[in-house]
Amino acid sequence: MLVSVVVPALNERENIPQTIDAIPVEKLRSEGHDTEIVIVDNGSTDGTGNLARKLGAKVIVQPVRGYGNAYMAGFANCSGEIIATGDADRTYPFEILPEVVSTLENENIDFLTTNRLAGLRPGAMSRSHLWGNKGLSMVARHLFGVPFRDSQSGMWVFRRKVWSSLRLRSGGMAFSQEIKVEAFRYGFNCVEMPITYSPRGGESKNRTITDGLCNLTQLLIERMRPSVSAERRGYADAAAFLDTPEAFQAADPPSICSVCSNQTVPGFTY
Ligand SMILES: Nc1nc2c(ncn2[C@@H]2O[C@H](COP(=O)(O)OP(=O)(O)OP(=O)(O)O)[C@@H](O)[C@H]2O)c(=O)[nH]1
Ligand SMILES: [Mg+2]
Repeated sequence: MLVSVVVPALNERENIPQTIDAIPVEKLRSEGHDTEIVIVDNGSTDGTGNLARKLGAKVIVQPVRGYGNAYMAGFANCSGEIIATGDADRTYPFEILPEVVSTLENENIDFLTTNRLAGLRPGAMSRSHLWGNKGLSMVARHLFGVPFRDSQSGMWVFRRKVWSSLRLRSGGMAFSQEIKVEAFRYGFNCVEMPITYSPRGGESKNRTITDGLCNLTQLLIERMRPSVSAERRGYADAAAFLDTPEAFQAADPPSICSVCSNQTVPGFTY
């Protein structure tokens, strides 16, 4: 089975070599999986994309900034039946992928997310970030009944049908909680597993207060509207939905977050 490892990157030149190196391509191959490494260059100005290409990755350029925009472009342009994610900043333990992929396959899991709070290494997360994460995770649990302790974790491993069935709208950091909540609301078999989380290399792009407010707003708005993803459940063509760049363009108009002004866009170029 082909595993696509999709990694969003905004000015991560100094981290890209180690990020690509950490993806256990050989181990996955020995377990019968081919790996496609997809770096989504999100308008970097430091040559991140070119360096990733030189190092053998497939590079998708998403010129419109935003974590969610980067992922949407990456997912629409990757081919794996299984999709794995993580940041380009050396924080996530990509070495666990072979084990996680077999757990997904053997236990019939559709969407596996990870809990960093269970394995924080010293200095990996500031106090404000930690409490922000805990607070947002608690709100998500209360509003949607999701079982996740870490709604902001950026490492997920899931079957392609999860992505192609959901209708996700967040162009910014809220994409992380939205994909988890919508996968759960859709009825996919979701689990969370503990991981270690290490201090980031290079500069953080995160704006704790703006992103925190933006995420809270997104949760409240999402709660007020019926799950578009869940409504789609049962449609015969759901599996094909949004799975191609063309389908993206034909989809609903983009939404603009009133807090961070991040737009949800179909954008992707190679
Ligand atoms: N914040 C942010 N990150 C982006 C964007 N586009 C791509 N990214 C990448 O998305 C990943 C997550 O961003 P980070 O800055 O690491 O955010 P974080 O993980 O919440 O915060 P840290 O704990 O500081 O790592 C990184 O690999 C970024 O390079 C963007 O527009 N904003
Ligand atoms: Mg990070």
